[in-house]
Amino acid sequence: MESVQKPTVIFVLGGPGSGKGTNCARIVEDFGFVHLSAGDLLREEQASGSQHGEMIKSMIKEGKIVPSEVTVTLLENAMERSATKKFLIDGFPRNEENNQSWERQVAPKVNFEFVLVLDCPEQVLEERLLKRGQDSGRADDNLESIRKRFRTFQEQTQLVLDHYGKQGKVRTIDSNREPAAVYADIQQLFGSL
Ligand code: UP5
Ligand code: MG
Repeated sequence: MESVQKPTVIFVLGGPGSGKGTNCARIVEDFGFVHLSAGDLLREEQASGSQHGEMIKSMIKEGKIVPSEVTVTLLENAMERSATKKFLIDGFPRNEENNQSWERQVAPKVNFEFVLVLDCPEQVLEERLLKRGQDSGRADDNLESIRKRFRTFQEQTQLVLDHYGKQGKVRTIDSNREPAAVYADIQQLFGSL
């Protein structure tokens, strides 16, 4: 019987504005991964006039986490549609509920490598996001939403990082540096995959 390779998955996590999207774009170019940003998928779903649109819109503005039944479905559909089966999953899983759904529904079908964590102090993140907010058009790039996003990260996402940390599956990179220095470390990490 022909053996079929399971898709490869790497999670990319870190506080709001830590550089997940920026670095994923470069990993795509250099290492042939497909970038799936859960936040981008949710924003597209909201913009498409979906039945969940209003809920997604308010959760994003409030920095809250959309229920996994919506997010996991979007991720699974995107994974199925993709011809390339090496995925960077950016910004997910963000809480234990997300992670439990993932572990139940998707994890058995994939080959999970590790969680890339981009680590950066909140004060630096706040400056980056306020700057980006001048022209990003993102409804959550304002001080009030940014602070709510920080809080959700500390209270919920950190637990997911602890969970994977205990399994020796976290690779942390200091992202409070010049973009080139941050990416050089990431390149080294992916080069040894
Ligand atoms: N920048 C990047 N790297 C830099 C560096 N080294 N030095 C200086 N500047 C740097 O970068 C942010 C900004 O910083 C950019 O201007 C960049 O040029 C600069 P970016 O790469 O965009 O960072 P990223 O970590 O991707 O920031 P993002 O704002 O996208 O992170 P969030 O985690 O807040 O946003 P996301 O889109 O993942 O989620 C948004 C919301 O969607 C969540 O708050 C939540 O409400 C919802 N959501 C869910 O509910 N469930 C999910 O599974 C996912 C999202
Ligand atoms: Mg992003």
